[in-house]
Amino acid sequence: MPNRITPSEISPKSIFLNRRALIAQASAALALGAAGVQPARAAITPPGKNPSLPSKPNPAYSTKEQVTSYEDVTNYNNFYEFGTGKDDPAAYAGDFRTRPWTVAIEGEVQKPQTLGIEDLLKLAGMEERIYRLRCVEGWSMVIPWIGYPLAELIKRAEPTGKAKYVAFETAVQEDTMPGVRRAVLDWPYVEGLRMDEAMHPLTLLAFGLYGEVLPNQNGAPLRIVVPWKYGFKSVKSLVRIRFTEEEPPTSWVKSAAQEYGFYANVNPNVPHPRWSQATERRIGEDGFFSPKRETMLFNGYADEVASLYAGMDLKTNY
Ligand SMILES: Nc1nc2c(c(=O)[nH]1)N[C@H]1C(S)=C(S)[C@@H](COP(=O)(O)O)O[C@H]1N2
Ligand SMILES: [Mo]
Repeated sequence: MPNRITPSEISPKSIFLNRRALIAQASAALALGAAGVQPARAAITPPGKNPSLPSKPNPAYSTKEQVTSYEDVTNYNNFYEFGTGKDDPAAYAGDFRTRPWTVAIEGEVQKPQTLGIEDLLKLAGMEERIYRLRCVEGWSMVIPWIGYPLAELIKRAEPTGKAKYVAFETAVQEDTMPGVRRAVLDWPYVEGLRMDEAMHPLTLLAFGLYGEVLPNQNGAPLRIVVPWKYGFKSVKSLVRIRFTEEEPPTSWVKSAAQEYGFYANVNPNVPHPRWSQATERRIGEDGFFSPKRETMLFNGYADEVASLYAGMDLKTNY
C-alpha cells in the first residue's frame, strides 16, 4: 500500500528547522526568566493628556502585573483637598496651580535650601517604575510612575546626626482646593517617614505617570510614593520636607490614632479596627462581587523592606 500523506501533514525541512529554532528561543527565554531576568514588556503608551516626561524603565523595581488603566489611575483618586469623593479630584483639580513651585528643605540638615521645580526635575535621572499602590480602604492599583529615589534629594541636603525622621507637607491653595474650606482633616496634609524608610531605594519622588507629567489629581507637580505602605503615606503636591529628631505628627494619626498609625505598612495580618486587610480589590480587574485577591505583607515588597522592621512588633507599630 502506498503511503497516504495529506498535504497538511507535510512539514518541509525549512519549516521544521524554523520551528526548532523558535522552541529553542522560547526555552532560553524561560530559563532567563527563571534566573530573574525580566522579559521585555510592552512599553507604556502615553495617553497624550499631559506633556510627556521621558524616563528609563527600571525593570528591577517594577512589577510585571497588569497596569491599571490610565482612566482608572486618573479618575479614582484620594486627594481630600479637592473633596472626599473618588471622582472629586479629577473633577475639581483643574485650576490647581503647579507653577511657580518650590520645595523647602529644612530642619536637621547642613544645607537647608529651597529648590524650584525646574531644578528638581533635573536633579537625577528619571526612571519608570511600575509599583503596586494599596489604599488602606481595601483597593489597589498598579501604576507606572516616573521619578527618582527620594534619597537623591535627601543626600543633597546633608542631614545631621540628629535627623531621625522626615516630615512632608502638601500645598494649600484655598482658592483652587475646594476641600480645604472644610475641616475634614487638619490642613495642610502632613505625613512622615523614618529616615531609613525615606532613604530606601524603593521610596520615590515622582513627577509623572504613564509617560507624562503628573495630572493634578495624582499630586502634581511632584509627590512621594512609598509602595510598601498604605497609600495615605504617599503625600501629593509636596512643598516642604523637614528633618526632625522626633516622630512628626501625621494627618491621619491626628485624625484617628486608633485607626491609622505612623508606620502604616501594608499587612494582611493586622486588620483595621473596622475592616479586615487580608484581601483587596484591584481597580479595573476585580469587581465588588468577583473574587478579591490576597493582600501581601509589605504590599509584596517584603524581600526589600522587611529588614527595616526586624525585631519590631508590627501589630503595635501599625
Ligand atoms: N495631600 C494629599 N495626599 C494624599 C491624599 C490626600 O488626601 N491628600 N490621599 C492619600 C491616599 S489615601 C491615597 S490611597 C493616595 C492615592 O493616590 P492616587 O490618587 O494618585 O492613586 O494618595 C495619598 N496622598
Ligand atoms: Mo488611601
